[in-house]
Amino acid sequence: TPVDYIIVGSGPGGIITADRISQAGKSVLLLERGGPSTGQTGGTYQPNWAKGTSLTKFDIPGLFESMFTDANDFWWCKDITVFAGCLLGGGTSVNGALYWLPSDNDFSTQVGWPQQWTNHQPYTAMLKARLPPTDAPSKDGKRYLEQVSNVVADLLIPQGYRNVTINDSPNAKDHVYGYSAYDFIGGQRGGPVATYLQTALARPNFKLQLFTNVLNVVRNGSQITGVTTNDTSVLNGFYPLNPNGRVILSGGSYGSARLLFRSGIGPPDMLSIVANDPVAGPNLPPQSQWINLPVGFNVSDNPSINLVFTHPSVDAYDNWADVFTDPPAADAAQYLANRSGIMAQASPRLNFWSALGASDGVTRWMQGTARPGAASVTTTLNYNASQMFTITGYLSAGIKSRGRLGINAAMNGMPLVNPWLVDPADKSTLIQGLNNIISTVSLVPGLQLIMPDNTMTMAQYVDNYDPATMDSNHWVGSNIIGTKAGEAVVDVNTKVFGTNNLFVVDASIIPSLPYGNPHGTLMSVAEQAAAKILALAGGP
Ligand code: 6FA
Ligand code: ABL
Repeated sequence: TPVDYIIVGSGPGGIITADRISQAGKSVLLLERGGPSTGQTGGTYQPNWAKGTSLTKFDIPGLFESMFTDANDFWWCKDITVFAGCLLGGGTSVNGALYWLPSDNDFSTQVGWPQQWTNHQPYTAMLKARLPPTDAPSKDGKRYLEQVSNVVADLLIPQGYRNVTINDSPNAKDHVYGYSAYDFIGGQRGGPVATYLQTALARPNFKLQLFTNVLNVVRNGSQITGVTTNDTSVLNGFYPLNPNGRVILSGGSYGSARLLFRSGIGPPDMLSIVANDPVAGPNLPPQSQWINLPVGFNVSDNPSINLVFTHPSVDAYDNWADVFTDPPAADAAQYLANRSGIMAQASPRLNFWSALGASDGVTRWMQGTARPGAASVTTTLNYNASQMFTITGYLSAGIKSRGRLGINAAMNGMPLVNPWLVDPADKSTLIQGLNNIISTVSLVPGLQLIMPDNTMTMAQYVDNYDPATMDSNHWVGSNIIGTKAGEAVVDVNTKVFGTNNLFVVDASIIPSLPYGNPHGTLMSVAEQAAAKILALAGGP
């Protein structure tokens, strides 16, 4: 049966939009290519130590680092060459869940938002009311494995940093540090799946359908009539819209770009790849109806560099190696008993920001995330692995570098031009920021920097850094919002230029990286986008 709105993809963008639009009484079909995630949604992938409960890997925050080390990693999209979650909740079911309320600057015209978007506060307030952040996720209110917080605070205080509750003052992003904040709820993964999705599911006019991969939108010129899916139980896999209905793409920065290509929207080189594909080609509209928009350009992601240290006070928690298979028995028991302890939090323990002057006169910001353990260590120094911890330095707001994403001949999503440190002032500023971080190591007794080791300068370390590990998984900009068709992909109402009824609401429309890990900003974007779409005339 036809619906008012088809929303493609159940990441944070799709879920929040679906909830708000169904709340307004419209019929909404949310299509997700992947399967369930948390126990509440019917997920069943759980560690043996949680057998007999409904807790899955996706519920238990302390299992976060095991997302990257599990041989059975079915949650990653296998047709995208960078990390992307292909399951209910998208990235928010597998990510570190660091959650920052956006600052005013994150929505300023200076960073590329149209004037109509700068008043984000009402939407951010709606988000905060539905999904409040917490920097004490353990249900007993205590903090665990906090040695890293203390050591890194000792490192930063001599540099003039002050301690704040980060989400109490989102605009303060210079020389501040605070406890890591999350969208965990009651010691479990919360996010949009546990909140917005649940209110949507309670409405008769909302339907969620899993394991349904949308291949393309079906359009006649500028009018979209529905979507083609892999669902063989309906004719041609076709899901129709009501006469004034709308499609909203929320497939993520790679997923939505590919959907546009497969629908005849994007640069000609990408559309030619689709045209040559034996399966996707025949679904393309005729070339006379192709819409040339800069889909995949203007992409950015934070370049991130790991610094690894040791300190005698630090417990590296066995580098999280056995949390899924065989965690410390007392920690598992504590978590199962009352959702408390080390298992109630993902790996980060402290976050910090500072503003950095740059050679081109444009300020950039640096974010740091500190956690016990390390993803990898290369060093000539002897070190005690049970005492190691990582500070990841991310170049954040103010980045000038841009790259491009697209598809290859197999139609896998991938970066075509890497977005990291293309701009020379981005690079020199990042190096400066990293050097600042380590400038006070000698003031903290027992603290040792083991990577980079003493055989190289920070500049050499950054120069030789493997670009694949500079990826922060914070892709934005591939369907950039703006006021002009040639320069942007979606207009101020998030409607794809050249179409009557096709929209994009996900990380891809964000013009520039926010100060922090982006999903908090994105969820405010989704609140605002849903309001603008509902207010736009001509809809169902
Ligand atoms: N962001 C934060 O703010 N804090 C973090 O700690 C954080 N950590 C990570 C992280 O550890 C990893 C490994 C990754 C990959 C990302 C992290 N991020 C973090 C970034 C954050 O998760 C993303 O910015 C955010 O999830 C983006 O939300 P979107 O709504 O834009 O897109 P998603 O990729 O989340 O969801 C897209 C959904 O659409 C998926 O469920 C996918 O299966 C579905 N989909 C895609 N194409 C489809 C199609 N053709 N048909 C049907 N469904 C489709
Ligand atoms: C994020 O926002 C990043 O996207 C993730 O990369 C990051 O997690 C989380 N937040 C938490 O800070 C890191 C893990 O801690 C590493 O162990 C892992 O190697 C890396 O992601 C992979 O990108």
